[in-house]
Amino acid sequence: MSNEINYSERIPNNVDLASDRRLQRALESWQPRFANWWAEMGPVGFQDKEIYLRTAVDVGQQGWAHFSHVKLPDYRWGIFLSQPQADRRITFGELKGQPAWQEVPGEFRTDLRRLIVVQGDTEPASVEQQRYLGHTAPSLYDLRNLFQINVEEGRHLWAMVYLLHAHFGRDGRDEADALLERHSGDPDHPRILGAFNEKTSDWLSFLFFTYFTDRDGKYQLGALKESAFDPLSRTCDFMLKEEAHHMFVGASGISRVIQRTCDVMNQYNTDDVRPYGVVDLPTLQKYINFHFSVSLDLFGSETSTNAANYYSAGLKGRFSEDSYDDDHVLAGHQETISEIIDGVWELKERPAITVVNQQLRRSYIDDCAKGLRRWNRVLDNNGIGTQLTLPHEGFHRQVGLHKEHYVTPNGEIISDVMWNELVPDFLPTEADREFVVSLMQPVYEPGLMASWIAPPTSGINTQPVEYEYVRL
Ligand code: BYC
Ligand code: FE
Ligand code: FE
Repeated sequence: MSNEINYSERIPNNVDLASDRRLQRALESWQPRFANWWAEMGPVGFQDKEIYLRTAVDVGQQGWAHFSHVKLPDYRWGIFLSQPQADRRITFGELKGQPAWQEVPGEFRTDLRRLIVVQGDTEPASVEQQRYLGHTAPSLYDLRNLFQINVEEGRHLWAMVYLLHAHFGRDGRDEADALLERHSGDPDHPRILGAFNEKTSDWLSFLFFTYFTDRDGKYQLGALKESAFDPLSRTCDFMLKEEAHHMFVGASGISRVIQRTCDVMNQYNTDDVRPYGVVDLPTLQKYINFHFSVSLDLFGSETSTNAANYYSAGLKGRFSEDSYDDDHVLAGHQETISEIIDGVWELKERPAITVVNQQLRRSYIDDCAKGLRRWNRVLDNNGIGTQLTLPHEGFHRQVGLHKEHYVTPNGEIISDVMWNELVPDFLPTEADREFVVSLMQPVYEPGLMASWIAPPTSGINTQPVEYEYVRL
C-alpha cells in the first residue's frame, strides 16, 4: 500500500474505496448531502472566491500537503488514514497484548459508535459556529486561515463518516445522516457537547477557540489514536497532522493581538487602550477564562465509569499511553484527584481507572500553559508588567465534580451571592463582547491588518505576508 492519495475518484481516498462497491456507493450518496450542508451551514459568502488552501496529497512524513488557489466548494474532501503498522497490538486495558482489531467486536459496537459520533459531531459544529467570520476578517492572511480550518474540519467529518459507513452498517449510515441534521445552537437539534453550541461571533473568540478548543481535539484524538480499533487509530493519527495548524492559528493569533496591545500601551503610555481600537489586557484575561473553562468541560467528569469502561475495553486510552509508567491496565490502582468536600479542596484517592478523563485533562492543561508562557513573553519583551494566567480548573465548570460550586479563577470557593457580584470581573460581560465586536472591521487589502492585531511574522507556505491569499 502506498502513502499516496488517489484523486482520480469522486471521493479522494487512500483506502482502496473502489474495491468495495457497496461502501463506495453509500458514501457517494452521502457526498451530495455533505455538499448541501456546506452550502447551507458552511461559510457565508466567499464560496466563489479562490483561496490559497492546502490539500493532503500523501499521508507520509514529508511533503504531505499541496498548496493552490481553489474555490471552497471545489475542495476535494477525502478519506485519508495513516499507514497501518504491521502486527499492531493493543497497548492498554483488559485485552492488552492482543492483536488490534480491523473490525468492530460486537460487544463494543455501541460504545465505539458513540465515541465516533461524538468526535464527528464536533467537526461540522465548529464550521457552523464560524460561518459568519469571513465578513469581519482582520486580513486576507487570517481569512485564508479561517477557511483552511473550515475545510479541514469538514474533512474530519468525512473521516468519522467513513468509519460509520464502513464498520457500523445501517446504524452507522443513520448516524452519518444525523451528523448533518444537528446544528450548533439549534434549540431543537443541538450539537452534542456544550462548547460546540456556544457562539463564535468575533475573531478574538475564534482565535481563543482554535487555541483552547481545537486543543481539546488534539487530546481527544490523541486518546482515540491509542484505540484497539485500528481504523479509528489510523484515522485520528492523520487528523492530528492537520490539527497542528489549527492550534498554530490560535497561538500565533493571540500573540499578535497581545503584541498590538503592547505597542499601543507603550506608544500612548496608558492601560486604557480601547479608544485606540485594540483589546485591553483585562478583556483578554476574561476571554481566556471563558474559553479555557468551557474547553475543560469537554473532557467529561473527573470520575467517570464511561471512561473506565472505554479504557478497560481498549477503546480509548490516555494521551501518549506509552509515556505512562504503569501497567496500562490500572485494575486495583489508586490516583489522587482534587475535590471540593464540605466547602474545601481536598485530595482524594480514587480508583485510577475511573480518573482517566482527569488525566487527559491534566495533560491538556499542561499543554495550554505552554502557550500562556509564550504570550507572557510577549508582554515581558515589551516591558509590560502584567501577566496572563490560566484560571483554576474548578472555575466556571458546567460538567463534572465542580459544577455545583462557585470557584474563582484563583481557586477560592465562594457563595453564589459573591459569584454574582464578581462574575463581571471574571468573564466577558455583554459590554466587553460588544466592544470586541465593534473592533471587527474587515480588512481585505493584501498585507494590511485590522487595528487590533499585529501582522504575522511570516506568511503561509513560504509566501510573503502580503500575498493574495484570497482573490476577491
Ligand atoms: N457536554 O462520564 P462522563 C474536536 C455527558 S474536540 C455535554 O463525565 P465521558 C474539535 C456524557 O456524554 C474533541 N454532555 O463523560 C475541536 C455522558 O452522557 P451519558 C471531541 C457531556 O463519557 C475544535 C454524561 O455527560 N472529541 O475534535 O467519560 C473544532 C456523563 O459523562 C459533556 C471527543 O469528545 C459535555 N461537555 O466523556 C473541531 C472524543 N461531557 O453517557 C473539532 C469522544 C460529558 O450519561 N468523546 N457529557 O448519556 C468522548 O470521549 C466522551 O464522550 C467525552 C465525555 C470525553 C466527551
Ligand atoms: Fe477537527
Ligand atoms: Fe481543528
